[in-house]
Amino acid sequence: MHVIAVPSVPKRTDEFSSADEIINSLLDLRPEKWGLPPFNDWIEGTLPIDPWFIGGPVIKGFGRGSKVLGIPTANLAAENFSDILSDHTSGVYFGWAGLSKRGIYKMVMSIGWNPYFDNTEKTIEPWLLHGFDEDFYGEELRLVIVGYIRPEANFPSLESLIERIHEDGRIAENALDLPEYAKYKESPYLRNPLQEGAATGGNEAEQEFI
Ligand code: ADP
Ligand code: RBF
Ligand code: MG
Repeated sequence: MHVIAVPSVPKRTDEFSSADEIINSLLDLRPEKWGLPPFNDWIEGTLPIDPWFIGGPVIKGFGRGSKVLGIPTANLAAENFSDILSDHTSGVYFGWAGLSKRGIYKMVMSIGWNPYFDNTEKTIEPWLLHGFDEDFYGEELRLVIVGYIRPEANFPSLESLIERIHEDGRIAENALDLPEYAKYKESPYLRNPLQEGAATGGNEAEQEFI
């Protein structure tokens, strides 16, 4: 028998050293690694998920995305979504992003503790796959998250982290053209800002769309 551990507390993997493999969540289980038939729901490097809806004003992060990585991320306030986030594992996800004054864009994001930087707080870091001429701090950003790519990871160098994030971007860019993901671009939630500063998320928007 092989043992795969899924620790429920982050950053405590050292307590599971006798397992054959430690994974972050069941999303990362790969039966084929253990001589079993693979799951067949992955498409083009992505796993479709029940979509979730979060939004709010773009806040200031650590100022690191653009400066250190050359990859700006329009952060949302994680504390506003603690319920939603506790239902979803940290990792790299993708979907559609609506900016009330600008439009709807493809988006890839990380949620978690950014192991390379060893953050103590969980952050939501959406990278919009579009070139903007200016910042949009404070603007209402709406996200529909439709698929999963991989767990957050540590990297031996900044270059390898940057290269991996660009690959995530390419995977999201291509996957979002598949009908299964493309249909969510029409979600009213992306176009329908509530009053300023209101944190939103979850079921109402979902029902509105489905
Ligand atoms: P911070 O740490 O404050 O989030 P970043 O270096 O990550 O700073 O830059 C993020 C800001 O850059 C966003 O809040 C947004 O205003 C702006 N921005 C410009 N282009 C993009 C983009 N393509 N995706 C996300 N944010 C962008
Ligand atoms: N940080 C990590 O430490 N590990 C990761 O695996 C990781 N993956 C990311 C994937 C995407 C698509 C994006 C946009 C960011 C990712 N980052 C990751 C987060 C990055 O560290 C973060 O955006 C910067 O620290 C900015 O605060
Ligand atoms: Mg950022």
